[in-house]
Amino acid sequence: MDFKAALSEKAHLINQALDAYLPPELAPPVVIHQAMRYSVLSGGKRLRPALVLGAAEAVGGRVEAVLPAACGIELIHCYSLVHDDLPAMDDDDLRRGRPTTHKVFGEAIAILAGDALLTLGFELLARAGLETDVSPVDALKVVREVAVAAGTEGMVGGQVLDIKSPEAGAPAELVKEIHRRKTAALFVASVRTGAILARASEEALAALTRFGMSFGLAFQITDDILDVVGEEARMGKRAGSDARQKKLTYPAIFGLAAARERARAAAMEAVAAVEGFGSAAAFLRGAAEFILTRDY
Ligand code: GRG
Repeated sequence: MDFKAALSEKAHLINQALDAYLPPELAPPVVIHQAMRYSVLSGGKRLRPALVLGAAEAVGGRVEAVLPAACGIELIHCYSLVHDDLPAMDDDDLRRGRPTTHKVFGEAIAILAGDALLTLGFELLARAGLETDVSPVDALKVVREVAVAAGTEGMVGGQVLDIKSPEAGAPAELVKEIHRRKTAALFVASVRTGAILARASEEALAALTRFGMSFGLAFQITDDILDVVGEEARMGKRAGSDARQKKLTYPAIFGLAAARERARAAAMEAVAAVEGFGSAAAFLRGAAEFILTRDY
């Protein structure tokens, strides 16, 4: 399968739905709605919602039934990016090639825009059980799973561990735990959301959970590798190795070659996890293989 073309087709569908679900730009108070739309409709690969759709397809579900929930998860992801970029966190000026939300709208509005995206995300997950043919009980299960993945067990907890861990001398297990919570938890929740809403069997759900975890770990390791390689390309080898030393990542702890090997192994574990679904899981398999050639 041409994964990039398939992802771009899914992203197109997701972008149209996000545009419709986000409050109109001119609805008062205008500034918060502008900031929310700026933060979401700004590019982005849309990997998490695409995996929601891909997991539903893998178990024979309909894309339309899971689209609101897929958009809800993307909004929660966008909230985490807006808050992660704030001066109190990573203090980043650029995101998706454009000035970060707080650079354009100021810190107070960026915090509120993140809060509003998080709450709208959960509203969409709830709507999945009210406005589509998915069972309200399944929608409730998904709301709970995504809440756990976004909270202290998942993203928020991972971010805290990341901020509070020593920069040097951290054990490899801690790095894996941070990746598991900060990044993999939302990928696991994404595939489980698609599958639960499409009434997957317990066996299918277990396989997709393994896929999400391995995919998430491979994705984060690759993201850290791209950071180091990008830094080296911009500033030279020395800067790359400085950047590597400052972060609690696989390349920092094991070096680039071992990190690449670990990413490859995790991506292959993801591919193996969905082998039993055959051609229905072509998109998920393509996503895992894409990580290994990813350059953005
Ligand atoms: C709760 C504030 C808060 C943070 C939680 C998720 C997170 C921790 C911070 C976001 C920044 C970050 C480095 C996350 C790790 C996962 C990751 C690599 C996110 C970027 O995801 P992509 O590449 O982004 O899918 P696009 O722009 O394509 O959506």
